[in-house]
Amino acid sequence: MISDDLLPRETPVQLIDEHGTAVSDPRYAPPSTERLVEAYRALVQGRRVNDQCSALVRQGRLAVYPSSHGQEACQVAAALALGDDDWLFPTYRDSVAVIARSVDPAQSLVLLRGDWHSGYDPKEFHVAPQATPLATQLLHAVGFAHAATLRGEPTVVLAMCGDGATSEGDFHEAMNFAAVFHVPVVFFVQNNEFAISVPLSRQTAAPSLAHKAIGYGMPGERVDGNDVAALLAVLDTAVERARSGGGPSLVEAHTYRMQAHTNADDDTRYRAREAVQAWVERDPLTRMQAHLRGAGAIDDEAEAVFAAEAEQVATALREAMNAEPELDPEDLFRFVYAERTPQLESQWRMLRDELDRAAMAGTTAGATSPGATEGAR
Ligand SMILES: Cc1ncc(C[n+]2csc(CCOP(=O)(O)OP(=O)(O)O)c2C)c(N)n1
Ligand SMILES: [Mg+2]
Repeated sequence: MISDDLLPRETPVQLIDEHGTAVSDPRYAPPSTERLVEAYRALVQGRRVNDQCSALVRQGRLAVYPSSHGQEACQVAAALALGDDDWLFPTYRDSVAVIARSVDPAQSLVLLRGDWHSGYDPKEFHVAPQATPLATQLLHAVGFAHAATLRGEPTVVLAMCGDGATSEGDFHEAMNFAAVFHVPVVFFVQNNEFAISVPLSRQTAAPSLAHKAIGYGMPGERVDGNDVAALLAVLDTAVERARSGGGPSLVEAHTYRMQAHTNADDDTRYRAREAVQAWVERDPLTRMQAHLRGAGAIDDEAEAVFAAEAEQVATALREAMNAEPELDPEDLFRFVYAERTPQLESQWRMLRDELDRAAMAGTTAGATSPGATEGAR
C-alpha cells in the first residue's frame, strides 16, 4: 500500500452539516434513511440515559457517571456499525454504546454504582466489561480479535478510547501488534478535546490523532464526531475492511466533552464557557433531527414515540437504581483467585467470625452495612 492511502484527509469526513443539510462526499455514500432514523431513535434514548444518569449521581444513587452528553453520535454509531457476532471493547465513558448493543441500562451501570465490575455477561452481548484503566482494553481487544482469526471466525472487534488514552504505552503496543499481525480490529478514538483538565494541545504534537496510524502502517481517517451519518459510513468501511482481511485501521472522531469529566471535576477551572457553548450549535441530536425532518422521514408523531420510549427507559433505570442492592460481604473473597492466598484466607475467617457474631447478636450487620466488616479490615 502506498503511504498516501494511510494518511487521513485534511478535514474530517462530514455527510450532514450543522444545519442538517446533506453534504456529498466522493468516498462515502450516505447511510439509508431507514438506518438514520434508527440511529436518531438511539440518539434520543442515549441523551435521555446520559441526563438521567447525571441526575442519579446528584441523588447519590450512582457513585460516578462520566457522561457522553454531546458524544452520543459516536456512541450510537460504534454500536450500530457492528454485526451481532462482532465485539465491542468500551471505556468508562461508553455506557450509551453498551446500551445501544442491547444491554439493559441498569445492568450497564453496575460498575458505576460501585457494585460488580460488570453487571452484564460480556459473552451474551459481545461487549467486554467497560475499562477504567486507560487503553488497557485496546490490548485485550487486539488479543481477542487475533484469537478469533486463529480460530477462523469472522469476528471484527471495535475498540474505543479517548484522546488522552492515545498517549498511553498500551495504545502503542496495541496498534503495533494489530498492524504487524493484520488483526481485524477498528480503533475508534473519540477525540473530545480533553483528558480531564488536559487539553489536546498538551496531549500530542501530531497533526491529528488519525495521523498516528501511518506510523504503524495502518490507515487513519478523521470524521465529524457529531455527525452520525458520517460516523456510520466511515465505521462501516473500517469494519468491512477488517472483516475482509484488510487489517486494522484507526478512526478519529472529532467531538467535544460538553460536561465536566465526571461529577468529581469542576471544568470551570480550566475552560471558558464560551468554548463549551460553541459546541451546542453542533449538537448531534438537533442536526439529525433537522435533517430527518427536512427529508420528511420523521414527523411530530414519530418524535413523540421516540421521546416516550426514552422516557420509559429512564423511568425503568430510576426504579432499578432506587432499589437498595443486596450485598453479600463474602463476595469480596469470591471469583478473584481459584484458591485463596493465605492472607485472603485469614481475612475471610475474620469476616466470617464477624458475620457469625453479628448473626448471633440478632443483627443483620454485614448484609447491607459496610461498617459491619470493619473488624475484618
Ligand atoms: C492508566 C490510567 N492512568 C490514569 C487514569 C486516570 N484517568 C481517568 S480518565 C483520565 C482522562 C482520560 O482522557 P481521555 O482518554 O481523553 O478520555 P475521556 O475521559 O475524555 O473520555 C485519566 C487520566 C486512568 N484511569 N488510567
Ligand atoms: Mg478525552
